[in-house]
Amino acid sequence: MEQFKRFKDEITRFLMMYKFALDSLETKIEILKEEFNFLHDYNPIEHTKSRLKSPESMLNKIHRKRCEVSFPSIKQNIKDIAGLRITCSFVSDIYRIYDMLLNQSDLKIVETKDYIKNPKPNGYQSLHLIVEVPVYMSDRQEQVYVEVQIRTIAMDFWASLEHKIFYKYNEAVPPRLLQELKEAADSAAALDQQMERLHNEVAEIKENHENSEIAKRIIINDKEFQIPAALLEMIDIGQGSK
Ligand code: 0O2
Repeated sequence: MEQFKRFKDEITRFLMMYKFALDSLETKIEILKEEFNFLHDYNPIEHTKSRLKSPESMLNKIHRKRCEVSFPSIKQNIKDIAGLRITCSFVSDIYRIYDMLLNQSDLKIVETKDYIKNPKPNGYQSLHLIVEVPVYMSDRQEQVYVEVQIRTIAMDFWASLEHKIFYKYNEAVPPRLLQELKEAADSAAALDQQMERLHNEVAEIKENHENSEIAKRIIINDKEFQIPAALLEMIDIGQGSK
């Protein structure tokens, strides 16, 4: 009984380490999101979702990979025990988040799989990273792997439904259905492109408007003055720049 309790504690501590890694990464993402929001005036992240792999599915994977069944071996060989999915608004936001993560000096990106530039044959798209996160505990520091999947809402929509339709479907999928699935992924990608283009066009219009508003202000002696509309109308700016 004592031995079982010790083992249970060990599994719990092992999984807690991954929970702390996720907590720390989620806090980082939250800070980056707020800063981005402040600088660019919109939120690039729709939502984040984290999950811990169950001990059972960890064990299945370690058997599948024919690795030794021990905590150090599981830690070294299974890099998706902790998973964080970040759903972004636009494709360009995915790479912005990626760059922000690259710039964090305490994080190390040890693996990158770009299924956006190189989609899977079924059409699956996402940016996958394996990130090494430092976790500080009372008696030690550990480097812990977290799998980060970054995708748009459209990519997430497709992947969630594809997972629902084909999860545990062990038969060969008929080619006609594979073709339809790929077409659905292409439609999702086209939607992403269209929304990104709209977003860029509106951002440009907004910027021009803001610039023209700023142009109507002058700063003298650290004091800001709005140029009266009546004066602007005299030189035809008031109407023309609206
Ligand atoms: P879950 O429940 O989401 O965790 P590896 O992880 O190294 O054994 P692989 O294939 O090299 O396997 O990893 P990869 O390509 O980085 O993909 C792993 C995860 O990406 C999967 O986790 C899925 O979450 C997601 N994924 C990859 N391909 C597809 C796909 O075709 N459709 C969908 N819906 N999701 C996909 P798990 O462990 O399979 O499941």
